[in-house]
Amino acid sequence: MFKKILVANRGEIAVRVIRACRELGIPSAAVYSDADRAALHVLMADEAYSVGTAAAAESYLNISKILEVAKCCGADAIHPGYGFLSENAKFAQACAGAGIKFIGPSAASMEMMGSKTRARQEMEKAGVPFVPGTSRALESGQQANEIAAKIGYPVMLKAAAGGGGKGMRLVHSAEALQPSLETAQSEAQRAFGDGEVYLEKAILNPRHVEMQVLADEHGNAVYLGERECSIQRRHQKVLEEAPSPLVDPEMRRRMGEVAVRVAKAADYWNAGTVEFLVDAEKTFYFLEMNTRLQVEHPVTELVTGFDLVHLQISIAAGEELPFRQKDIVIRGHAIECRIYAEDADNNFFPSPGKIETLLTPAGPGIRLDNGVYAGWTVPIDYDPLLAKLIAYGKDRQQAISRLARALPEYFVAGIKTNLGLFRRILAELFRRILADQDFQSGEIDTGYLERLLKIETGGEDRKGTADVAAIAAAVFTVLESKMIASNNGTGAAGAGPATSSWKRAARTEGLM
Ligand code: MV4
Repeated sequence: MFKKILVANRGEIAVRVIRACRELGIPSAAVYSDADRAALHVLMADEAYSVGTAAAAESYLNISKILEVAKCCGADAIHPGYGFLSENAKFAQACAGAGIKFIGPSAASMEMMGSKTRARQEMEKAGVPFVPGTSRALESGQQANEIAAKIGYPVMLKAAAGGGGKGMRLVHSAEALQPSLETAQSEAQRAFGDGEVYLEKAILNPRHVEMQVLADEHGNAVYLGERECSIQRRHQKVLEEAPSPLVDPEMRRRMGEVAVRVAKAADYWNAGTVEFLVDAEKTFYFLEMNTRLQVEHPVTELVTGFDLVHLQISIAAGEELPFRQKDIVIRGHAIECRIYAEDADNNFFPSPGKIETLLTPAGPGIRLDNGVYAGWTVPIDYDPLLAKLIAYGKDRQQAISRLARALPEYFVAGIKTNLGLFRRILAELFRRILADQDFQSGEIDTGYLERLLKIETGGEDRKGTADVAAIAAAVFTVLESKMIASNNGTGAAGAGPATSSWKRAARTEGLM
């Protein structure tokens, strides 16, 4: 096992990794920027080292400085967390060169998945279903025209170096293709230093479902079930859950087997996430693979009982996976809320500043992955994620009840957070469940929130109340489909007189 692990990150994820090190009896070393001298991860680690100024490029992204600290303090492994250097193949390579184990996949796997066109080529070879389109750089407007005509509009222009929604452009017609292509190419060049752009058929209002995989360095790979991540805003996830209420065991098995095939095709090891787009017919398509531990990993931990960070560390230490696919059972339900320091009344701008008071929720089924404390000043320089509140229950209803119970226990003063938004969502959700004549049938998908925001605010995406209604409606719609499912055959589940119209609606929407 490792002698010491350097945690090359900050905030709640650094705290999460430090906790795992402590549980495993491995000393941990933190790094910090000038803005983070007094940060929680610095207080919690066994040792902490300054790596530069507040600007991430000078500190948390400073490869040579971080490696120098690792060597000086005697760390033989580095956990990169998420963001920062976590998906940087050059960093993984530099770690290997310095004789320090990178806790993650190989640089080669990261490189393969870093280029979306390269990943599509490899997945095509491996027989993985992916969104129809090209797997090579578009060379001319003429060529783009021919391909788009063949796959049919609307199409999506994507940057090969993009991902997570960056450098994406929806094109509805042949007339719009030429100008969009030019903009997309120059935007990609500016944002990623790589102007390569390719085409995909646009899946309208897709769901975003991702599959957790784990693989060891001896060729064993398993899937740990999916996470539903459709509740998001401007490509920022707001709420995630496991399992997805829309994935049944058979679909989970098929999706999981595809995810394992993706991992094997990439010669992948350690923890990874295979992202899928799911269309209205529940057909799923490979989208991209995230070669890191994800923000939302706790919901998978809660429903599988596995500690993903422990497993990452033991895999990196060369151990074999301690279980097989048949040993993995999904039990219960978990929902995560991301708590951001942001101002809902001011276009969701980050709201840094001093935390004057912090009261945090606890109690049955509540997990809080927190990265801050009262008296500390949240810096402006980084992602404003403060903490993740995760509720677990025997089923989705219990998880929601616990979340609704825990949210009012949470109190943060001094800075603005999105807690009020979550509280109002849950209140609205319960109001709707109790007054079921208000129920509207429909489906959640990744466009749901934006559409509702537009309707309810007349295009003005500003009022917090619209977000509340929209997210509540989206969460509720999934719950509703669950009720239909549990009603099927039993005739119970307290769905009341509206049941038959739900069933009708669900059938027309292809849910049943
Ligand atoms: C798409 C798509 C529709 N068709 N690709 C956005 C995040 C990035 N990972 C991929 N994304 C999308 N790719 C095709 N061919 C719609 C989205 C998309 C989306 C996907 C997942 C979660 C939220 C989303 C919100 C808007 C668009």
